[in-house]
Amino acid sequence: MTAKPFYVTTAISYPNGAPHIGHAYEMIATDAIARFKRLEGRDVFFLTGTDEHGIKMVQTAAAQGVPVRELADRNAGEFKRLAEALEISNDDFIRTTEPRHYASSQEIWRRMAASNNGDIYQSAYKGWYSVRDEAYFDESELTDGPDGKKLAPSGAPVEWVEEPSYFFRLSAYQDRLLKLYEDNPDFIAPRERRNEIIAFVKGGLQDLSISRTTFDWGIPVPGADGHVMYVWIDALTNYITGVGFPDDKSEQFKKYWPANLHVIGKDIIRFHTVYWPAFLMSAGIPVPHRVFAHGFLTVDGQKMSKSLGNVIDPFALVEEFGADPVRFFFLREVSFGSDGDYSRDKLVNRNNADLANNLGNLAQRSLSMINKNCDAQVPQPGELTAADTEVLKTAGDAIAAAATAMEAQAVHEASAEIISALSAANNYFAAQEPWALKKTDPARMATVLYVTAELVRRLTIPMLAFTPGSADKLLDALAVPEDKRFLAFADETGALAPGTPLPAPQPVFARFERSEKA
Ligand code: ME8
Repeated sequence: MTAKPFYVTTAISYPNGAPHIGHAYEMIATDAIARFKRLEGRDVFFLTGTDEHGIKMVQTAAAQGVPVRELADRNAGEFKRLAEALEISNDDFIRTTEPRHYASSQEIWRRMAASNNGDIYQSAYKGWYSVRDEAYFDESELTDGPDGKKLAPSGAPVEWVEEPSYFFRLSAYQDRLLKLYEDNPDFIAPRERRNEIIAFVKGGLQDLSISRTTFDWGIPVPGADGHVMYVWIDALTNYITGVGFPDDKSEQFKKYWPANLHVIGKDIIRFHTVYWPAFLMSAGIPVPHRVFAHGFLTVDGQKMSKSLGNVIDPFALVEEFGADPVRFFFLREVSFGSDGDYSRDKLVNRNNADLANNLGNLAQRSLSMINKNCDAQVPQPGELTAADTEVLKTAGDAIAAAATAMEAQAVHEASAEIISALSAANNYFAAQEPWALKKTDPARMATVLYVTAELVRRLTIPMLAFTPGSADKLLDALAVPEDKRFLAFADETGALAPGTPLPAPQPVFARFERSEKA
């Protein structure tokens, strides 16, 4: 039987600066989703990348006095490096300046231009544009800034633009979009976001300016000298380029498109749930199954900003704590879909409580006892007591609940389920007192140690999605073969074969000190 495909993407980031923890967060959460699907045996394709065109890139490069391509190359390299540092399991990394993406964007443009007697027409744009958001705004959406200058809803300044432009007939898609949301209640998640978008589309849609003529850093519009595509046209198209478009007859495209899930931040939901499906419908390409918008991260309760000097460098975090504690903090601490806050102390607390004390201690204590008292082999269990079967059932139930939570991208709930089962496992270990049984009832000690090793094995398998490097080390310590590191084997009785030699256990999770209070 061939595994069912699962195609998942992150947004592609603007490489106008180095990555920050918001970017890291999106990669980590999407990676946990991708890895969990692989643990379920799905054939996963996971795409991330960089969005390199647009006026923001041009202006940043000019301000730094470097060619824009150099800025793009430098920072795209940083985003790739971040994916590696965080142990992100992406199958490809797309840069929108690659030739494959030019071909793809020009082909979707041609198809949109050819559909419905022309969804693309030439006119002139006159209106407001926010470079920071790379978005057009209607006068009615703007507010007045302190200096009388107009501001976009994000707080970014806007500028007045007048230029010849091609337009996309978005206004013609209102009914089709509303039908899409109606027929596919899971298309937009979380629910509140869906309601916002439905209200927005019901309010009426204006045609969208989709080419620019005042700069040339973009993909040329086919057959229209002097026009480059509006950056969001080419940005969204990355999702189909990544699986082989324009070759839509290719095995890769047929297998993975439409995408199962686009993971994005809440600020760009309109682009993904209104523009993107409309472009695809116009080009006659199926629309993705689901768009999930996560929240925004703040630092110590404050918005991250260069002027506040509280921008957290994700590389520095990985350097100090390692990839897994950083990953785990975000996955467990932030309710996926809501805003979240980073603080060093919260990260340290999470790491110490859940990874070092809960999982780490249980593994280290039980494996050390096995090493010393059971000839460094998986012990031979006797008959299981009610306490043994109950705690094993708790672990099985937690894994099932985690899988259900992951289905809805409730990553924080899934990780919490596993940690709570690990607490139950720790309570079991403490209550059974295998160290006392050593003298009084060694056979029972062997059973308790076997059950505990089983609990560590079972609960570490789902942890492969959250803390992959450490979970692999724990499974190595239990001599679990690579091809048995899937959820299907988590509940299998007898997966740990008594008599299997085990290596001397090494602690996998470190404890960290909280910062000094002033
Ligand atoms: O929006 N917390 O790129 P980008 C959480 N190129 N997530 C955050 C965040 C924060 N503080 N700041 C940004 C773009 N993000 C476009 C996307 S997709 C076809 C094109 C998220 O570099 C943001 O919501 O500004 C987005 O999902 C991603 O990081 C890239 O943001």
